[in-house]
Amino acid sequence: MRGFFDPRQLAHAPKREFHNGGWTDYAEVPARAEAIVAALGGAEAPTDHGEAAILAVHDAGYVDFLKTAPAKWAAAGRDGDVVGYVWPVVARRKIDLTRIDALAGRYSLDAATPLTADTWTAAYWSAQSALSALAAVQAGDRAAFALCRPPGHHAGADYLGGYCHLNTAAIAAQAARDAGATRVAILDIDYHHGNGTQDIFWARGDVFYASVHADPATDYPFYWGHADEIGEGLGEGATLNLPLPQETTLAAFRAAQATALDAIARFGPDVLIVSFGADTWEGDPISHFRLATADYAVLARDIASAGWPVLVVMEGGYAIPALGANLASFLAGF
Ligand code: Q9C
Ligand code: ZN
Repeated sequence: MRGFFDPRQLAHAPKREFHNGGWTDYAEVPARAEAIVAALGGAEAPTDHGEAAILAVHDAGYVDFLKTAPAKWAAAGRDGDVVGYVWPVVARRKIDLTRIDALAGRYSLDAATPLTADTWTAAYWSAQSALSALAAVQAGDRAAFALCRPPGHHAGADYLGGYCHLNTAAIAAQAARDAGATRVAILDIDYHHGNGTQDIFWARGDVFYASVHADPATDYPFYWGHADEIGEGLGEGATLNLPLPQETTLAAFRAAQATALDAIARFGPDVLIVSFGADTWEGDPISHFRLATADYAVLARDIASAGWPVLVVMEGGYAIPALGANLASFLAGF
């Protein structure tokens, strides 16, 4: 299977994130991608498909923020990475925001995703890796892999969060639609709910979003991913959330994924995009499921047996010594 990655994706390296009332080391480190490239025995450089496919999903003001916020932060006399501290929870007014702190709150979901001067470039090439893997599938490959790092599924049209800036699965889904696919399905099997992907396609019936994830009653992102969220308007019924309790093992995860695959089969996609996170692994440092390395091949075989062309995009997974083997197990299942 072809795999895509650009070394410029390594440049984004925030030092810390805010968690449980204090600063901790940033979990989404460049070494994650290096471990995966090593396990794959290398990756192809993506083709530059340009910014239009990004702007087909993301708000222009948000993209400008990603590009310019680090310089504004420095101009305000700050050291370190851009991070918000005040959010427009109650009064989200349509006023022109100029202060860097107002912008950082307006365009973010949490304080766990600082921006550096290199973030835009890394996120841009992460999106290009997804678009290049999509091109491989469009050219006839049964499956292709995009080593998207930074990841994407927590990023909405106009906000970053959860270590994500550009929603690579959504960008690829929209690009597939724009290239003529009638229906696109996204299966999200990262440990966390993909709130950004859900938000982007919430009111649309042409892109189906199904997610198996840790119950947001106990886990990030808390405000999304509950079973009663099914989409709205034209999108009603095109969102499916299957939350599971902490400590979940293969049998229950596989059954939930089968429920998602059945729903996707009824939808009838031209192409399936899998948001894959290895943070469901039993030893993940920030997550609480109990999947074993060999389980990923089982899950992948279940997905592959449906027969749709599949684009796999990388999301989370933070146990660096196991990351390569977990990803290799999953891809081998195809
Ligand atoms: N230090 C993805 O897996 N909070 N994002 C974790 C632990 C944020 C995870 C706190 C989790 C985001 C793509
Ligand atoms: Zn995750």
